[in-house]
Amino acid sequence: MAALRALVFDVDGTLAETERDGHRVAFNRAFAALGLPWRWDDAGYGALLRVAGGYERLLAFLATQADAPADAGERAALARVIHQRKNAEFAALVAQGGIAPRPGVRRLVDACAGQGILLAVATTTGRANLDALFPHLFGADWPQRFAALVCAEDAPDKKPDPQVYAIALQRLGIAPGEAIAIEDSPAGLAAARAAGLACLITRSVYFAGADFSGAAAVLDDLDAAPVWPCASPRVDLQALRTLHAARA
Ligand code: XBP
Ligand code: MG
Repeated sequence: MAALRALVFDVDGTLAETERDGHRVAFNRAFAALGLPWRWDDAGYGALLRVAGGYERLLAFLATQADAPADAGERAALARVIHQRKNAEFAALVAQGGIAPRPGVRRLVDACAGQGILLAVATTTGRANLDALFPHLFGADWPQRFAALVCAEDAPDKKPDPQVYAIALQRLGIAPGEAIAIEDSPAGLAAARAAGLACLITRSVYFAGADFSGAAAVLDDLDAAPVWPCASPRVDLQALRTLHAARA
């Protein structure tokens, strides 16, 4: 039986509520700064999240708007401008302290240090957003903590496509059965499963009621009591090793 060698984390919704408190707010600030009429409210953004990738989400949205350019090329150019501005607004929000890690995230990442468990990221978001967010979540030494970072630039085929997970495994030099993915969305779960990883779901606000069939376990967050038999009161390495062994 393969031992657990790595945890592969999704970012948005999993490490922090970046969608509700970060990207959505940043999209609205970008619309306003660029003099554009659209605003994405809290509830409506949940439906927009069915499209993975902020740029792709914008494109899909603009195609439904009567007051957006009729020409597809013009819409794509506009989406690029909005998306770039959104990422700058996201970085500003993070710098203002607007995004906190979800419960248990920092604890689990800290616990992996020196335990022989590799940490990786498999995300649909761009690298610039990681560079903005991770120092706030994990401190200035965060690049030393992660053995592989796979972002939108590396994996253009976005979740639910398994590409981002396949690349993460390749960079870690491990087999799918040696890792657990930690995700918050149905698309993330599908991507991880299609790449052959067991997947633990921590529910985020926008996917609280989603169907997570196929997940190894579904919890509210990493500080919640595991639902699989183990002695740990929360998701720690011992609990994850037990979950992993039960899946193997
Ligand atoms: C995250 C996304 C991203 C973010 C915004 O999905 O879909 O698009 O919403 O980031 P996941 P960008 O958590 O499944 O990886 O604007 O950089 O795309
Ligand atoms: Mg996510």
